Amino acid sequence: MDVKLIVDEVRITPILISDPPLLNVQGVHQPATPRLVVEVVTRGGVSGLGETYGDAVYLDIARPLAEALPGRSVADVNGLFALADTAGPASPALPVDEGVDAGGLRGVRTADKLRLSVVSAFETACLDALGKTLGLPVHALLGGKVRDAVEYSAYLFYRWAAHPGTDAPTDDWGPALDPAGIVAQARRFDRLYGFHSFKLKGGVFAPEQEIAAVRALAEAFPGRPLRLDPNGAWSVETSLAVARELGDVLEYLEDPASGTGAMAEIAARTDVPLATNMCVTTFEEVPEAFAKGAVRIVLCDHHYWGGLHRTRELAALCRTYGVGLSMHSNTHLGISLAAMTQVAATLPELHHACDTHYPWQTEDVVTTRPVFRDGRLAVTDTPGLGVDLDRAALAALHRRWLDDDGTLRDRDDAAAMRRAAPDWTPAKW
Ligand code: GKR
Ligand code: MG
Repeated sequence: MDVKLIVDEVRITPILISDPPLLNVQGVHQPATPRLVVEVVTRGGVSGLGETYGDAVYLDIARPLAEALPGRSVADVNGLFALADTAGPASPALPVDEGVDAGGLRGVRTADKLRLSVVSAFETACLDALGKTLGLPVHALLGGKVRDAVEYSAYLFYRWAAHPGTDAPTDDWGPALDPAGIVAQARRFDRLYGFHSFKLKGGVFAPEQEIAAVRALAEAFPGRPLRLDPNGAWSVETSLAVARELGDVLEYLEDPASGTGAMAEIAARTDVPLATNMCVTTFEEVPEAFAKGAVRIVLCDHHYWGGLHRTRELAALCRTYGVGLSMHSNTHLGISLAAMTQVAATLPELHHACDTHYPWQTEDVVTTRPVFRDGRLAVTDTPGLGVDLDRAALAALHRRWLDDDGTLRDRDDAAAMRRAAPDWTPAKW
């Protein structure tokens, strides 16, 4: 083994990053969201970066894995899965099959999926370090890029101007609570970043209001790809009614209803393509969903699919079964955006613009914020991921995590909503 590639030290840093009051079916984003930054340092003195969810359940898996990694090679990324299994969580026991992930809105939550979400950050960090050592970009380690720029979609949210009842800093986007507000938000995204596609996070208001917002978008931006994603908030009949109303303007309808069975029923009765990041989120969920024709597009996400290599495995499966591919996003920083861009650059079958929450984030731990031009990010050929860590920023965001009384360390959109509206319950239509 090349001694330069041996892991000498692993640093894991939980942080809290500011987040605006974005609304979804589960409630509202908290004033800050937990993320975890993973840094792998080799004996060659090279440091690699990864990023993932930072809630306590992920930290419990990350800590023993970080302790077990030194002495192994950053080239052995396949070995990370077995290592995570044997290193195991120190405590407490992982929640197994405890239902739908409340905070992340990304389908069923299993111990395996939590573990994969942690491994992905270690895989990314190892690939970053390996690439820097070899003088190769991460995309080259994945087989090479097939495009020089990756297209992203504007991610529109109903939102409040500020977090109620807190002195949390606010941005200058203002509220968006009706069709006019959503169109104004889309215009600003278009002006600032040139995004061509627009996705509206739905499941917030009654379907008629969200239909009106998408109609207003279609009028303001004729011919542009539009998506609506209520995170499974609708019944089969409601989903079909929305599909009838918006079929002529939607690129796809994302997770209108919850579960493979409901999605398959909708798919059988509409021509509007259905997409998901909720009913197909693990390899185990693929056979049934594909056999039933429940979805025409799967949104990959290297975090919970287990890393960049596994994302390519998912892409191969989708290609084999004639299912399209798009990319999901949750609140994230520049390290994850770099990883998303590097893997997206290698996927020939990625025919839909990727989601990203990134433009909503006002803070970062990378020294240079990436710039979207014409809705795209250029794919860097700089060795590794092509991002550098801003240690002062990391320390400040870690300090916020240390100072938090526990309220924000686990993402809980419903709890955040109930601080504003104590009787609030998630709506179903
Ligand atoms: O951040 O509110 C949100 C989103 O709803 C996110 O949690 C989802 O996972 O963006 C995601 C989606 O496409 O479902
Ligand atoms: Mg979604």
